Amino acid sequence: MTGIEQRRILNTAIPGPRSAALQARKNAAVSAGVSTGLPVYVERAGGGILVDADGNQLIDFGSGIAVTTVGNAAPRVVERVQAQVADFTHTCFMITPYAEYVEVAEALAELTPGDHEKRSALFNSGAEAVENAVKIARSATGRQAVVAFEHAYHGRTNLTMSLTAKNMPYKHRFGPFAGEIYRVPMAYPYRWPTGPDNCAEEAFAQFTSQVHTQIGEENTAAVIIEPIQGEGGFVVPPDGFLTRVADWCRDNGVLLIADEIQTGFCRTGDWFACDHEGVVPDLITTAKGIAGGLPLAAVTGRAEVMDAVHPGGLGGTYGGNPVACAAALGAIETMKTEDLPRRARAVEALFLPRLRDLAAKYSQIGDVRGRGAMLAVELVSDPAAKTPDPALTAAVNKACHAEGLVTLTAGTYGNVLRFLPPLSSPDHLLTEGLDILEGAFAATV
Ligand code: PLZ
Repeated sequence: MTGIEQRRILNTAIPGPRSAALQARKNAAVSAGVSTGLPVYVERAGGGILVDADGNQLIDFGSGIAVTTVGNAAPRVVERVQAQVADFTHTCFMITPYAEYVEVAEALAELTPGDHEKRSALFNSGAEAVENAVKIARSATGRQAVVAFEHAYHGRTNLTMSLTAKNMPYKHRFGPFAGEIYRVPMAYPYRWPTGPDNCAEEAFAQFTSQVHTQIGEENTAAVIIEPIQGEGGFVVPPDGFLTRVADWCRDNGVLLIADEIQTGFCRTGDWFACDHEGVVPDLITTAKGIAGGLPLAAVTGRAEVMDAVHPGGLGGTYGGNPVACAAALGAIETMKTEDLPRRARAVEALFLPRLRDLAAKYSQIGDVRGRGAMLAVELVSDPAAKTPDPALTAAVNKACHAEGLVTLTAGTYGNVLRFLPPLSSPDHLLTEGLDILEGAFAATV
C-alpha cells in the first residue's frame, strides 16, 4: 500500500472538477462504447481507499470488479513487479520460457480444488481463459456442444459473449454468435417459480432433461458454470445443485468447467467457491484476483484433459507475461500469509447482519445473498411480485457514489447492488461504507 490514510475525504462534489475535465477529454478520445460507472479519475489506491484527481478519498466496495482482492498496490505485488520489470519484461513463453510462469502453474495446481494431477495454461483475460477452456474441452472429448446457464456471464469475445446470457449491453447488435452453445435454467432460489425449497431438484431435472432431449449427452463436451454467478446478480445456487451437476457430468463423460474468474482467489471465503461444497471441476478458469490487478488468467485442469491438446494448440504472445506472473506470485503469497479466505469470512460476518437489518427495514430489498466478500441485495418494487426495480437500484448506487462510496450494480434485470470490497480494507471503512449505504436508502426510497 502506498501509505494512503485509511479515511474517506470529500473535498469536492463527486466527481470533482479535475475528474470532470478528464471525463470531457475521455469523451473526445475514447470510444463511447466504453462507458464509466463512476467517472472519478483515480491517481492512487490502497487498503480500502481510492484517491481521485481532486484529492477525494473514496471507500472502495468494488475492487475494480473483484480484482484487487489483496488490495491495490499490495506491497508484495509491488515488490515482485518492480523487481521483474527491471529484470526483463517479455520473451514470450512459447519461445524462450521463464520460471515465473511455471511457478504460477505450480501454485494453481496446489490451490485449485482436487488433489489429482493438474496442468495449467496462462492467458491475459478472463474471456481468453474461458475461450481456451472450451477449446480444450472440445479437443479432449471430441464433442462440440457446450451448456451454459441463464444469467451467466463469461466474457465479451465472440465465443464468450455467446456463452453470456444477457443481451444488453453485452450482445446487442454484436451477432452472429458462436454455434453449439445451449442454455439451461439456473438454480436461482429467490426467483425459482415453485419456491427456493424446490429449486435445486427442479433446476437439476430441467438441466438433465434439456441436455438429453435437445443436445444428447454424447454430443456434449462441457457444462460451464459460475459457482456463484457474478454479473448475472450474485446468484448463489442452493446447496447440492453444483454437486449434482458435477456428478451428472462425471457419469456422462461431460467436462465440468467452473468459471471462478469472479469467485476465485479467496473472494467467497474459500480459496475457490467450489470448495464450499467440495465440488471438483475438470477445468477451472481464473483471472481477476489472481494477480492483484495485473492482467493474467488461467485454465487449470486434469492433466489428461489439458494434455489432450496437440503441442502448439494453446498459446498467445503475452499469455503468462512475466510481470503479470510476478504479480500473481506476490498476490498468492499475500493471500496465504494473511489468510485471506478467513478475512473474506470476517467481511461476510460484518456485512450480512447489516444487510439483513436493512432488508427488514426496506421491503424493496427482496433478497440478501452472497458469500465471503461477494455480497448483494436484490431490489424490487413489489416484494410479492418480485418486480425488479432497476431505477431504485441505480438511484441508491448514485447516492452512494455522491457520498464517496464506490458501489457496483449487477443482475440480468439491473436490480442488484453488489459489494466486493478489497480484503485489505480495514473494518472501520467497511462499517462506514455500510452507514453510507443505509443513508442512501433513507434518502432514496
Ligand atoms: N467470467 C465469471 O466475472 C468478468 C466483466 C465486466 P475478463 N466480469 C467482469 C464487463 O462488463 O466487461 C468475467 C467474469 C466471469 C469471465 C469474465 C471475463 O473476464 O477478464 O473481463 O475478460
